[in-house]
Amino acid sequence: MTRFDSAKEIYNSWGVDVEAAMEKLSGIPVSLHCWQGDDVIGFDHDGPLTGGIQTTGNYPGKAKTPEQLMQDMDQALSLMPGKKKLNLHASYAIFEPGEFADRDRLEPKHFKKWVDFARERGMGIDFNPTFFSHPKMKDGLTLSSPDREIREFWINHGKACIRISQYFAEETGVPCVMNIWTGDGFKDVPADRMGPRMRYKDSIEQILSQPFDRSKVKPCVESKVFGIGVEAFTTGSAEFTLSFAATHEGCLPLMDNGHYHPTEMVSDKIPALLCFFPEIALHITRPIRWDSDHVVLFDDETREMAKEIVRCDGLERVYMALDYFDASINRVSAWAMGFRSWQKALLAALCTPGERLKRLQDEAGFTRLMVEQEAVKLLPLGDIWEEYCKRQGVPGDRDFYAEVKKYEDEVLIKR
Ligand code: RNT
Ligand code: ZN
Repeated sequence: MTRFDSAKEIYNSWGVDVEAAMEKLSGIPVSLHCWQGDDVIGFDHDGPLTGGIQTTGNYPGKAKTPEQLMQDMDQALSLMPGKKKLNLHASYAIFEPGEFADRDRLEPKHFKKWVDFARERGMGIDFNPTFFSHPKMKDGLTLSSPDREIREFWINHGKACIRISQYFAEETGVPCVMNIWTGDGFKDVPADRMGPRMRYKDSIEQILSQPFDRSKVKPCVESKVFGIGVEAFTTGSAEFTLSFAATHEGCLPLMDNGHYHPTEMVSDKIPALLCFFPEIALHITRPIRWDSDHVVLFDDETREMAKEIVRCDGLERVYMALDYFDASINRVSAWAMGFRSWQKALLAALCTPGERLKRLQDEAGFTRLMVEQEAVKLLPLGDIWEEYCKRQGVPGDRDFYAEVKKYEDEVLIKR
């Protein structure tokens, strides 16, 4: 008997069908962020990363051209089991030599190469207008700026991105989740908190007035608690974005699990929002002490978020996207490790005897619930995971590093 067969039997005795779990997992798309490959820089500017976010580290081999980024992404994809979707930022527009279009003038053609890339790999595309790393961020503000011209520029950017999102959906046949996040805020105690928020509300409403097909484009608003250099006030706070999504038909709330106070848990917020919203979106990251965007690992909160999505029967209602950026280690490894960790968390959730545990809770069998929840933690998930990787044609955990190292020696180090 193989380890997998034995593990399958053990799960079976708990009422868990691991074959069904692997089958289900292999069809659920998870969005892979292009920005782990080049430290959130993109191809439309030479300046630094701004907007209250930061990458740290200077590991060699960073992708500097679209070709390199795509090559690295391909390498990362070859190390990930499961179904992938591509997550792009507007700053990753690809221009012909000598061509340039500012963010308010972006067109579908500037993303044609990405569409070809995604289609060849059977991936849908998600999209993000880029409201940072640009000279038109005035005094740290974009959509909530008091300067009408500045707001207009960014509103036009948002509208252009809706048109591009619809193009992605039409070209790939997969709906495009378009996420609006700005780093707008103030470093120190503001004199007016509502003014910027009213302007932000109006700006997003204007962006969403661009006609689009609701079944193809899924606009979201992402909240945040603070950013670097904008510690005192964030225009798009949790209450602001959640209320916006709740009151604007077709707009989804997006929760990034790095964007809350450290003792607030997004795992607990997922079922709360699913009581009200038909669909929600997530940015999955790993915050250490702050919104540090470390590589996602198979840790407790990551597992708990996956569990909530699965036990709320939310796999088709929750758009899942990775969002982290570590420049201190091999970026291809970072990309693939984060994706694999989220796959592991989903697999663990799908291999949890959820109904049985729910029943214990409803019957107030809390002693037994504690005992069984602890027992489930040590079921032989590793053997199921290795089998899943094998069936998906990607390396298992023991062979993963050798692949990373080979690509580093042969390609990355030589850049
Ligand atoms: C920043 C937000 C945002 C970005 C990406 C690059 O704190 O999480 O989602 O990480 O848009
Ligand atoms: Zn995010």
